[in-house]
Amino acid sequence: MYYTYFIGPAGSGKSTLTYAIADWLKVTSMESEISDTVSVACVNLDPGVRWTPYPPDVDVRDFIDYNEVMRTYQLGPNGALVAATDLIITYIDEIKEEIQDTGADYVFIDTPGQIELFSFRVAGPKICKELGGKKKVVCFLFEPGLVLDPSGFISTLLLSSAVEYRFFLPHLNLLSKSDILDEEEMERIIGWSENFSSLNTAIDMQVSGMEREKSLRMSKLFEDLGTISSLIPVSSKSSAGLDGLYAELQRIFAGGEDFESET
Ligand SMILES: Nc1nc2c(ncn2[C@@H]2O[C@H](COP(=O)(O)OP(=O)(O)OP(=O)(O)O)[C@@H](O)[C@H]2O)c(=O)[nH]1
Ligand SMILES: [Mg+2]
Repeated sequence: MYYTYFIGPAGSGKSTLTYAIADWLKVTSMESEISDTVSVACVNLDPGVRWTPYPPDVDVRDFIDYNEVMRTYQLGPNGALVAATDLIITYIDEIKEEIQDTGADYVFIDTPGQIELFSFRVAGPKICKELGGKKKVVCFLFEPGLVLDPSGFISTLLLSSAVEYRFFLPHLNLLSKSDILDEEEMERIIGWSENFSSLNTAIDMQVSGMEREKSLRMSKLFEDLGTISSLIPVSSKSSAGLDGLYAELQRIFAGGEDFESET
């Protein structure tokens, strides 16, 4: 079983992409005459979500009732979300069993809206480790509205690098909702992700003073770390780029490095 985790800022398109890639893969594999039909499963790990665009094959809400958590521990909405996400670990064996019972080849995992709940508390990496999976990938979503200017791009890259550092798994950076960008904007953002000198040129042109100095230093830091990789544009709305995303997943699952042991 190959596990793909979708992680990103609130509203960046995680849930919609979970549905879109699962549906695309189902349809593509059915239409393809050369490959065997692959089976897919969608997992919802967001205890606070009211509605998901996909029918979850495994749903954390079957184990954790967010409103009940709020009442029992007398918490506000945010505190209850923190507690509810931390509680996932209590049910990890049951959730893992349900995932394994699906027998799916590809498991797409939708994570909680607030990125810090899953990525920066103890629970997220622990959940990810305990759920196992033959191979795993983290897909980090860059929201177009946040990365149109160099400083927004660098801040999102910092967030993505922090997530990569937390999970230490193969990591893909996606440019979500690519349908809302025009061609020039898309080329510009992807250009920054592919070539630091174009990012530095944009910093030089658009930023001044201390902000410019810091931005250039951060850009150099990413270059030294080698963390940046070309952004993969995807649209859940038009399905553009889903084939490219699948190709990258396959590269990692079928041919890439074996980062995790079989579970
Ligand atoms: N135009 C466009 N809109 C999108 C796309 N993907 C998602 N959206 C919209 O973006 C909004 C947020 O999408 P979600 O999939 O709920 O995002 P999320 O990251 O799961 O959100 P939270 O779980 O609340 O953090 C919704 O209104 C979606 O319809 C896309 O590819 N194109
Ligand atoms: Mg969501």
